[in-house]
Amino acid sequence: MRLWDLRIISPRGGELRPLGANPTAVTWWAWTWLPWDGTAMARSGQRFMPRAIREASIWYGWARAPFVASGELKMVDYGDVLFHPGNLWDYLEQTEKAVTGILESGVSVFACGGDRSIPLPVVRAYGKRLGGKLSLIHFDAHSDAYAELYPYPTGGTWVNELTDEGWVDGGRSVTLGVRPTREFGKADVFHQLGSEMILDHGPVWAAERTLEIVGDNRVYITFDPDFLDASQAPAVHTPEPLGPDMRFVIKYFNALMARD
Ligand SMILES: [Mn+2]
Repeated sequence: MRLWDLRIISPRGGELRPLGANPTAVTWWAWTWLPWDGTAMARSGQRFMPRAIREASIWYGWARAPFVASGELKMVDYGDVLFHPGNLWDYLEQTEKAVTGILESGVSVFACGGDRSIPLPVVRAYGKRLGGKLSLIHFDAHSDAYAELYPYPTGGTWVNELTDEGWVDGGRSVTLGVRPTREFGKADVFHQLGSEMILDHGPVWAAERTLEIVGDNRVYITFDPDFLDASQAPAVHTPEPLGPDMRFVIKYFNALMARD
């Protein structure tokens, strides 16, 4: 497949910008950016994350580190999704529409926020496209199932909305990294592998437990950087102590990928 056969049109009408491609990779990925921070309650600024990640990635590309995504995947930079700044409903609608268009092209979506609400429109599009329930692997210091706290969807409620709407199989989904002393709100919807538990048992154990929980379901992975210890990710909306580090994350994914 050639890049220009994908028929992806940027919402801004621009050209596809290839990030890079590994010829042995099977699936094309669209790196899709969501500059949205309208549901951040305390610290905003997540709308600037897309440009910050692009800038930071220059160093990894230059250094040829083993974490260069475009060296492992067939990818294009799809650009930022365009929506009305500050309009929650337009952001949800335009994002779902953009992701639906990408999926119809046979391309997978790698979505970067943005505040913690971003799984809501993205997984809605995936769920409708696949016509069934997805398992989620959810990295987070929080359950994001605090539906009773807000009268509208936020970064603290999306787990409930996706489950209630039927796009996610909560019984076969997992949240990793919750710090139990800070949890409150209604009962968790997903299986919980809390921070202390996974630190005690290690990343390989956590990966094996994850695979048992999700079974043969299709999986969507979502990563809140506050999963990481506050010393490693201090600039997130809600920094939390007593979390895992990046070494844990890498070892977890190596263990996960070692199993088909
Ligand atoms: Mn969180």
